[in-house]
Amino acid sequence: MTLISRRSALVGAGGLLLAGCDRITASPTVRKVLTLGEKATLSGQRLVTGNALAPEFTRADMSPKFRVNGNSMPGSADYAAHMANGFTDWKLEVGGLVARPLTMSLAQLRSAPQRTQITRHDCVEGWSAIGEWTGVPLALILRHAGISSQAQYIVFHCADDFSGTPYYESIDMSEARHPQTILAHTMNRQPLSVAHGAPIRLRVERQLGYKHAKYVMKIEAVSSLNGIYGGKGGYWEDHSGYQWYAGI
Ligand SMILES: Nc1nc2c(c(=O)[nH]1)N[C@H]1C(S)=C(S)[C@@H](COP(=O)(O)O)O[C@H]1N2
Ligand SMILES: [Mo]
Repeated sequence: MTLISRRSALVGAGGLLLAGCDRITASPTVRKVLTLGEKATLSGQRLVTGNALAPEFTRADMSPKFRVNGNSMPGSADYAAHMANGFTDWKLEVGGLVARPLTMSLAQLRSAPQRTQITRHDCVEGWSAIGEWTGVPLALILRHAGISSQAQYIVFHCADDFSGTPYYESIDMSEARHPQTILAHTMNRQPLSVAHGAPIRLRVERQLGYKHAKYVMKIEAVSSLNGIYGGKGGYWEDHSGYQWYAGI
């Protein structure tokens, strides 16, 4: 069974479960949401999974080879300069709807509280790989910056592009606060390689591969995705009709 068909089977199960639950479907607001295709997927999966963790694995399960997909090296002169000095002068920017916009160096990110997780990465193109990731929980960074209650989404701005159009991604606050949502600087106990997204990449373990933004330069808290690049919340969402909520 391909990933896609397995995924729609899961979504189907969620929908059935909702349809069978009178108290939930009796609510007019929920019924309205359920008529909106993609949002039905989101609310269905959230009701089924709640704040559940994505499965975690052991070192014995790890894939001997983890494929590289999409861009494998940003083309900008700025990125090349950071790469040349091992990202020592590089800083992550945190801005938008936060009380204290800030920057964090790689050293600061490495000395913050960390989480390590061994998870399976599922690419929409039909391959998967199990790897070990270490990084800072996004929730900690957002709290540190004083995230506003107006914030609805976190946007990840990346260093790379496809024919001049920047790669970016976004998640909602529930996903942003999830314990497995981390900004990873270490993969399989080695500093994250350029091909896999150095200096840091997002891990958002309950969603498909394209949500896991590599080469994250800036994170921005926003109240709406309107007016951000193409407005659909991600490079592939804007250009190929991929779903914004890519729950596995
Ligand atoms: N910045 C950026 N992030 C990206 C991509 C990309 O091209 N650029 N490709 C996405 C896709 S489709 C997948 S499957 C994963 C691949 O990550 P990997 O190269 O570490 O396997 O990164 C995702 N994040
Ligand atoms: Mo992917």
